[in-house]
Amino acid sequence: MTVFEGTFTQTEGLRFAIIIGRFNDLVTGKLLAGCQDCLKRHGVDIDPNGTQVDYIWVPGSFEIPLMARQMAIANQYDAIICLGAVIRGDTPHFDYVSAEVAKGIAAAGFQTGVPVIFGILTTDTLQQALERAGIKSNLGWNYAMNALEMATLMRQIPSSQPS
Ligand code: INI
Repeated sequence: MTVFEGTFTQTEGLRFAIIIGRFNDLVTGKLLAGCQDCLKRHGVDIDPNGTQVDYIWVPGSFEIPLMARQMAIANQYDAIICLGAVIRGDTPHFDYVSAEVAKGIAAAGFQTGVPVIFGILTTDTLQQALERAGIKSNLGWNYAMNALEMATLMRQIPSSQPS
């Protein structure tokens, strides 16, 4: 029998799309920086004019699932990384946005067969979000690691290579 597992080293030729919500961009910009730092240190060319990473900015987290699905069906990417920050306010808006984003991102991956990384912070306060976007640790780094692991894993699974 075979054990399949992703690696963090064979990154040549991998292609990623990073979708970023502009809403709370103080946070999402930092998540993106952490994500790029991780990819770069694992040998990925993060230059937007290069061949390995495309960047797509959308208005807010609610728009991320639609774009994730569009990028996935383009069949050009080994993994798609979604970065957003949904921060609880005084209204139920948070609950509607966060629930739809989680379901939508899961559906985009499941329906297309392309790994879609859920890099959406859902926090009660801006302080909590910032702590997870660089003040303490930067979860953008972790999301990039998850993408590397899934991208390299999928390349080992028969019939799952992007064209
Ligand atoms: N979008 C976010 O990414 N984070 C939020 O905290 C947020 N809140 O709280 O409203 C938010 N709203 C915008 C939403 O994602 C859509 O862009 C908007 O509703 C238009 O569809």
